[in-house]
Amino acid sequence: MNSIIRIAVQKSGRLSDDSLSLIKECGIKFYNGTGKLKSTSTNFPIEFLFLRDDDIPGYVSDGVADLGIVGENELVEKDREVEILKRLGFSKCRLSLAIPKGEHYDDIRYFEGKSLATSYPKILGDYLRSKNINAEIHEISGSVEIAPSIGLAEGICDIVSSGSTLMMNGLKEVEEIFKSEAVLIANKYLSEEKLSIVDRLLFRINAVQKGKSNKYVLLNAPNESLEKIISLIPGMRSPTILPLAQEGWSSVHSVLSEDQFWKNIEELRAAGAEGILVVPIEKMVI
Ligand code: PRT
Ligand code: ZN
Repeated sequence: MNSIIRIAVQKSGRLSDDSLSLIKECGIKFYNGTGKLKSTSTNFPIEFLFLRDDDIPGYVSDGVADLGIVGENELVEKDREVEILKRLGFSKCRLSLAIPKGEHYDDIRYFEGKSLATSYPKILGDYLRSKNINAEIHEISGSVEIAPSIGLAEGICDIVSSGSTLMMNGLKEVEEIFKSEAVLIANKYLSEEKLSIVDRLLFRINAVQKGKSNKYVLLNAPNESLEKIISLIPGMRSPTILPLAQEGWSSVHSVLSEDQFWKNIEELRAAGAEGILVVPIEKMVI
């Protein structure tokens, strides 16, 4: 049987570019013309549905799509039964409570008996309940940040990224209630055949993500420092050591984690390394 999986991605918005880039970095080719709602890859058994992000959790839990890429905020709010396969590390944001900036704020009890506007009534309701706060929730679908200035609510609960939208609307962030990033979700009841295609896709996503979080490092070092340098950059199995034309020196090639990068570079220099080159890695299969 020629099985194919179907993935739902956002048609146009803050998730679309990164979702499609990830797919392309996985070597999956497809045509994505304007206005197209469906497309099939020419070199991988996958079909794309381009949808509003609000609809993605429902399509995946109903099995109309097998996979989806969506913000965790939208996923938790929609409360549909799906499996999170992978956190994707893009579209990071937080859901926060904000109030007019002139207001005095001590703690969450501020919101007792107050009214709050939001597009996330479930996440907000769960949070307030967990804190034993009774507040009135006004669900609105957009432009939440103007609610206090037009007298619709006393505070808001909305997505914050840089914080500039809140500032421009005379609001201040007082509590962060949820952290979000894009996630790859799957229907819980996929067939064995579909699962094996999903595994192939995950293998590629892992290779792309690993590549992004690591750098290839080349450096020169005097032979007497090699032992110390190898202990600093052990690499995937062990570093490659090649002799330089100059007697007593070697070239060391290895892989370094992005998180450790600056600390390791400083330690390498202190250990005698010089001529350090750092090169991005496109994919990494371990
Ligand atoms: O049309 P469709 O329904 O598909 O898209 P949408 O308009 O509902 O969503 P979209 O494209 O705006 O966002 C999709 C997802 O991106 C969200 O569900 C979040 O998971 C994530 N994301 C990341 C954000 C932001 N950053 C973000 N900054 N979603 C919205 N914002 C908005 C926020 O609502 C507020 O108005 O940006 C403003 C705040 O930004 P700052 O930088 O001023 O703080
Ligand atoms: Zn939406």
